[in-house]
Amino acid sequence: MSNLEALNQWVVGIASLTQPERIQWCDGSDTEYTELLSQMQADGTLLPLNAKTHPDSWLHRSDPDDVARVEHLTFVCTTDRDDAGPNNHWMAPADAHAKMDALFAECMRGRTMYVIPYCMGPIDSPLARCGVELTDSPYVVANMRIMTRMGAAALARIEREGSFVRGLHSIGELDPDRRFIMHFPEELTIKSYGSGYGGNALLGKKCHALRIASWQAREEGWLAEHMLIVGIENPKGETHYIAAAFPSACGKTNLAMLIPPESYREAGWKVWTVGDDICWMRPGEDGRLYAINPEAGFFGVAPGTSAQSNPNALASIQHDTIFTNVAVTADGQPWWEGLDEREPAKDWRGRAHDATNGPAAHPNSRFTVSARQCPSYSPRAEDPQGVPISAIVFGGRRASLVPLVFEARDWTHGVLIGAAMGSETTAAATGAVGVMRRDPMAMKPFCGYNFADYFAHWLSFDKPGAKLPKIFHVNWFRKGDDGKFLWPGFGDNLRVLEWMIARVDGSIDAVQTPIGALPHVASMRLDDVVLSAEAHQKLFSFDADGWRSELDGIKRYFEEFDARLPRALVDERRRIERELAA
Ligand code: OXD
Ligand code: MN
Repeated sequence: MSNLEALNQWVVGIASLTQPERIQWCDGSDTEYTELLSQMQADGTLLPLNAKTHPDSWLHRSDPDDVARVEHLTFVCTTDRDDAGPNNHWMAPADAHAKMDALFAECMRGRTMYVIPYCMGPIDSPLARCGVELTDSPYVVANMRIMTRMGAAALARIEREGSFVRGLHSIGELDPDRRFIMHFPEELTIKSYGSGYGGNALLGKKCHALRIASWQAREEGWLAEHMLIVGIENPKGETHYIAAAFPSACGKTNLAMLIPPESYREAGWKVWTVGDDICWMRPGEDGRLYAINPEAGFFGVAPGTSAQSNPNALASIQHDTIFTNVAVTADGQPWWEGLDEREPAKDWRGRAHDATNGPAAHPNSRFTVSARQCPSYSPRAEDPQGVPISAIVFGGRRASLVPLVFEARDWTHGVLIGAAMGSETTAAATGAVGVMRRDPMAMKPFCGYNFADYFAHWLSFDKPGAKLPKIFHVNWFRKGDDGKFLWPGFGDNLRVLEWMIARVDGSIDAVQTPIGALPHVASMRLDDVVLSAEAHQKLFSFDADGWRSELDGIKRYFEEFDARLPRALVDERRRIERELAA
């Protein structure tokens, strides 16, 4: 029980609806966590991994029909449909509550209902916000303990503040036909039924820290974004913090934990990880944007993570890690495609591995690990005031057209670049993979309100006294005529970040084009990277005809938002069109 009556009443009300056998208030202690793990080991929810190579690490195999976010079953329920916008599925709040309460009725019979008080952000940060998740899944409790500041300290803050986001979750029968993820931003409430998958069930993450928080952020004058935060320290010991938005499974974790190329390491460059998925930013007294990572852990995509691609992530997950839907080797070590040359013994479903069944690890298999286990975890990551942001980066997966990097000429142009972002879909959500779709600011699945209003909110930060970051667009995924990537990516992305920082410092010139400023190739440090002539040509130039049809596509996309779309974005798009025509 809590000394906050509103919280007690809500818990009692939900218990009378769902009828759990018992209620457990989580305190976040080590003892509680150890007990949960043994209970899940006993009932088979968690399988212990090799204790010598991966101490205190576990494998969870989820239901094969419950392995990703379900965007078609995710709703934003606002009184006025237009407040949710064409970017969201919508249901009237009363209908949505009725539908969900019917599913929740008596669904926890024979189960324990866990009460999880949690804080998104450092517990003493004015930028942090709290919530309480009620769930019947011990797997969710264990993951929430890694991903958020969960337990007694969060409860104390909630009792002090008197307000919290209410999240109700049940795995139900894990039936895809009885699965919905509903958000009620006006009531700061989430109801999620029928899935145990991270993005649908760990309600602090996508549901609270993005969909509900984006709504709160607009009301309170800040931004809740699908962005990593990384600190780049130069040889002089100065650190610039960069926030970067990429769609799911497009390398945010890799960029946040980047290892500099050897020549940079020798010169003294360092990279510091603040966050890999979500960024909350607000203007400070000096007019700059300050950011915190609301999460306390990483829920990263396992496939492709290796000693070459992301040594920091690999080092982080050698102990005290929960793996979900990875394969295992004969001696019980976690394994996934891209890790190394070993042969797995069992696939993600627990079957003897057989390549004709497809990949051994599910393409969206994950690790959950505390951020403190990451060797590059920034000493500023727990700073209650956040870190000052020097640059904002938008990026998608674009096989053609889009150059390696370009810079917006001002904030409005930068907002247009973010709003027009396109990317090919990945396995992080159910549905076809590799289809190009517009994904503004990488928030298509996560913005809790009408994108037109969201773009207007972004534009509103440009006001007297503001010292806003520069905005850039990158594309690590450009392909050559042979279908292979033209840019090496990973650690070499630091070369692009160095160029951005030099632009922020005002120490180098760039080539002005209608789409933005492109690097003079000579001003990028490329001496020890091998690039083909085709790569040089395609990564650093722009194709006016191709961009004319890209702008037509953007125009068509914006038509979905009718007159609600901010005029400034229409004018900005027209300006680029005129310049391209000239
Ligand atoms: C994630 C996602 O899990 O974006 O971060 O799907
Ligand atoms: Mn994400």
